[in-house]
Amino acid sequence: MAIYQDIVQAKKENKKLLAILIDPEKVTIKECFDLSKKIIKSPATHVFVGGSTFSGAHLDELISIIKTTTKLPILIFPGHPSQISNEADGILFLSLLSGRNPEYLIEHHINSVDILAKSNLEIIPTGYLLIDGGKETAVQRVSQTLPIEQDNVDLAYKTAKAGEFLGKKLIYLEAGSGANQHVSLEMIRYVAQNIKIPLIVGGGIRSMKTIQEVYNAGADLVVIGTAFENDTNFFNL
Ligand code: 1GP
Repeated sequence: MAIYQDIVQAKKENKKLLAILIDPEKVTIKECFDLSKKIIKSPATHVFVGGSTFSGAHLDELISIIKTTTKLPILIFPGHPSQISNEADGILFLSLLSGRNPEYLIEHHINSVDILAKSNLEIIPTGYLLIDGGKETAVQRVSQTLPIEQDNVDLAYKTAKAGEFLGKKLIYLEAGSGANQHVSLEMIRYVAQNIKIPLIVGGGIRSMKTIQEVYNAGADLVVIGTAFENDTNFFNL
């Protein structure tokens, strides 16, 4: 459990982590090479690869390009077994705890077993909570589930805590890629204060100032996708 242990250790030392998300659906192989070169110049500590709707066709190739360019741990977070790649270092094995769709709570997981049992991927059980980001996101559309309302802090907390009690190793508060509104600082603060496992926050975070606010509220790892896609100098500003 090297990747997970490092995340836990960073939390203990209050070292904040940053993942850059690459969505295989939006990035060609050629673009991926250029993007990887930019990632090594950024403060990223992890690379996440995932998207809600892609078919997984060029995923292995894309990840091997990232691997040749950067030494950062590469984690996939697939929404479907076809989006698993053995080229990655680990997998956030997500249960969409905010939703009530059995496919995303257990069925895709069962269908992933044959692939995962033969792989060397570090499997990190992760409770995934979709929070209302102000517009319908791909996760919502694909999973056919409703997000938790931003003002329902208590439900987000209880869902995250239930995930912890179920043995999840991480909690991921997700407003959805390109969200109008990131997860509220109040919700991050309340969830972070009341769980013991590391907290990931992503979706709609578009400035260095917001990253800092999200860290200050208690996130251990922040995920940045769209902002870096749109401007690879984002972290140099
Ligand atoms: C998606 O949280 C990530 O899982 C990234 O979202 O593209 O809005 O940064 P953005």
